[in-house]
Amino acid sequence: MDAKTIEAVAGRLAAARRVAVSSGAGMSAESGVATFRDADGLWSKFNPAELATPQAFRRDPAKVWAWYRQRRAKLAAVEPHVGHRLLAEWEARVERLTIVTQNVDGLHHRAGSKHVIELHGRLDVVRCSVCSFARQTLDDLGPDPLCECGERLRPGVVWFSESLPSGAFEAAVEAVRGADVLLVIGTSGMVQPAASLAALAKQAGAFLVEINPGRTESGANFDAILPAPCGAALSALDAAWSRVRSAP
Ligand code: BV8
Ligand code: ZN
Repeated sequence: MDAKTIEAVAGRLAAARRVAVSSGAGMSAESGVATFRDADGLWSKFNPAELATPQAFRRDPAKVWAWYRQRRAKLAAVEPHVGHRLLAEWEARVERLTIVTQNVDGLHHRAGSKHVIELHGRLDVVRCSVCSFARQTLDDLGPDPLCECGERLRPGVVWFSESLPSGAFEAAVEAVRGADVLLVIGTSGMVQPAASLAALAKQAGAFLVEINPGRTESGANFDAILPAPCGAALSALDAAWSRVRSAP
């Protein structure tokens, strides 16, 4: 990682009143949660059209549940890593640090972050496909669980062609457009409307930073790129930011 870029980004963070973070699956890769599009990612083994859509669930609920039960079981064994923890610590350093995440693993919350907007729901929530029943649990509910109302339970995530939780995207747009700095961490920038947040932030004058060891599609013109795993990048930023804060 280029030391000059680290210093420049740390300087921007030190001067910022409001910071926003837009995180994707790469944010949780170092916690052992599989990403979607990396070579060994989830989509390399499964076709999203067959598993992460309402049509797929209607067609074969047991097949969709088998995939989610496997992912839910794995989630019980993972922990937030240093990158999640640093983002939680940084909330106390600025007026407001808001995380907008596409991730459904809940790791930002578990690391202690208070201001988290979850655009795509939560893997540890199940809800009824008809009534308003919802429950946070990672219990194994069996191959095709039913609600007390008799209808099917489904994972509490947002599938392709489903709308985001009401108000979530509006809150995310407000957070990134009001930010002095937006850190875009671990997302391939393929899924809308989440992928549009970087350009919206840039338009509103944010200093745009990408933290990602791979190439991405986001197309937003970043002011700084840290081509590294987020644990190392955030740790380097934290050290540089602390130096700026303690400088006379
Ligand atoms: C919507 C939850 C309005 C489920 C997910 C036709 C009809 C209808 C809609 C559409 C359509 N065409 C397009 C759309 C819109 C569609 C879309 O964007 N499709 C794409 C595929 C083209 N979007 C939607 O449908 C959304 N809803 O638009 O509603 C609407 C309604 C009706 C009709 C029209 C519009 C809903 C999208 C939500 C889908 N749900 N997940 C589940 O998890 O099972 S998507 C899933 O993939 C994730 O949530 C995440 O959002 C998404 C993208 O993944 P990333 O997070 O970016 O991860 P990825 O693996 O791709 O990349 C990882 C990155 O990390 C890589 O760049 C890698 O280099 C990097 N990395 C790796 N290691 C590290 C690292 N970075 C840092 N550190 C490391 N160590
Ligand atoms: Zn119900």
